[in-house]
Amino acid sequence: MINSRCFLYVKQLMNWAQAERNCQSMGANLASVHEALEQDEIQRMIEDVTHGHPLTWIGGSDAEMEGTWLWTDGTPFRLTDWCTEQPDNWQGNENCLQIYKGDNKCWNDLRCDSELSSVCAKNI
Ligand SMILES: [Ca+2]
Ligand SMILES: [Ca+2]
Repeated sequence: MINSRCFLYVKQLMNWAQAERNCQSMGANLASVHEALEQDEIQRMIEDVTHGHPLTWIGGSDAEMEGTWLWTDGTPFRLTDWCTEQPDNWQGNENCLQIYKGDNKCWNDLRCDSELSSVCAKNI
């Protein structure tokens, strides 16, 4: 529980759309992140479970309009933690938000068909 939302780390590897559908099947969405504190807590949860820093999907996407990032739960996209030179929309085909890039554990846009673990969030 963080700020009245329940978060769940999903270890199974899925592409971004499958991961969002999986969250929806539990009445949730892929996680949105609004504060540095939430980001810290989510990372702590993942690190407790995995003892690592696996590339992981959260709910940001710019698939609808390039460069306009939205959360799947409809909340405003304010906080960002992009890595240097990200999002770069590499090869014109990166529209989904992945956390834990590199040593800085920052955000990257990645091809949505990549298969990663994910974090769901649900309002309680
Ligand atoms: Ca993009
Ligand atoms: Ca990228």
